[in-house]
Amino acid sequence: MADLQEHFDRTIARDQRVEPRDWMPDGYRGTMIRQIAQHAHSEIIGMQPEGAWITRAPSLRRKAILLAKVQDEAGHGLYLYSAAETLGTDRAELTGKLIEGRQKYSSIFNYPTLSYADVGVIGWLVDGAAICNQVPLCRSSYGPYARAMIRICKEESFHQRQGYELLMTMMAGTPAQRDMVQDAVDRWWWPSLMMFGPPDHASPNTERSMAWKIKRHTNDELRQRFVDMTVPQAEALGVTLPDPGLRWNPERGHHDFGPIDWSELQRVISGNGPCNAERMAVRRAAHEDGAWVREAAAAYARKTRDGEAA
Ligand code: BYC
Repeated sequence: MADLQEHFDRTIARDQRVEPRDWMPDGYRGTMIRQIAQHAHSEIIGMQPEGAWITRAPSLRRKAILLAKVQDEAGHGLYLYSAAETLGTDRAELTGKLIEGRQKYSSIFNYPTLSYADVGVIGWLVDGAAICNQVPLCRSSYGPYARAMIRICKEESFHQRQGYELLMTMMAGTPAQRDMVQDAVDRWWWPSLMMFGPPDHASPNTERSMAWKIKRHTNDELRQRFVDMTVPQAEALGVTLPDPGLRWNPERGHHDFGPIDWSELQRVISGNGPCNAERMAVRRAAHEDGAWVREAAAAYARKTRDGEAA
């Protein structure tokens, strides 16, 4: 046992990858399952806010782009459920836990999408925040997760660009279109900052996840990186970020920003955000409606196996 622990510790210390067949402490396995499952659920639930606009896209081009993006999110969910399976848990079990409310998904997907500008702002801010958070996860210590993240990040960069391009187009349009963009920015800015999780002093998992090199940066470090990256993009776009406290601090070499309402994050995480009930109801209904597909697939697999055995 001591040998196994020592081997694991050495793997982490040398920045090597932990692979599915390697021994790992129960806490490491549990943390990886928790994070990967939450991430997978977020991708799948994350299809809903934007998916709602597919039938109302303003042109064929915008519809094709949005369809491709939402399909990518489904793909990300599947890579992640597969990564979680290598830890000894399966997708059906994880989906069951989500549906019973025993596992979380990202707070950001509990806000409504009120106009087409929200599609652009989700691409720019939400996918932008996701990239900030996920690029370091490509170096996460668990091999299957880190490898899944490489492909996901490539696709997320396309998502971020499509959002920014949509917003640039709208900002070059009519005053009403510019107002729609500003309104969407006002509504999504603070929830995007909350995506990075609670502040470091209130983040129970960060210290251990950093020691295991699952996380490479703290929540606050990544949040700051996101703010610094986004301010010049907002200027180029011509929108105002809704924070009077936002200003460059030459001493710190970073932007200062105003206080985040952590009670809102708590409320949303604990199921009382604006759309939690709706998101879960849609997810549950999709799961129930898909029961016949799962049964058919299982029957086909059995038949093929029996045929081969005969
Ligand atoms: N929302 O100790 P902490 C996407 C929970 S998908 C909900 O800091 P940790 C996209 C946290 O889980 C975006 N819950 O935790 C998809 C923990 O709860 P438990 C998803 C949150 O894990 C479609 C507790 O609060 N991205 O980008 O060290 C379209 C204490 O937090 C949130 C990922 O999942 C939150 N915002 O750090 C477009 C990335 N924040 O389980 C885009 C991978 C915290 O202890 N995940 N909680 O009860 C991570 O990087 C980390 O898990 C987090 C949290 C930074 C999110």
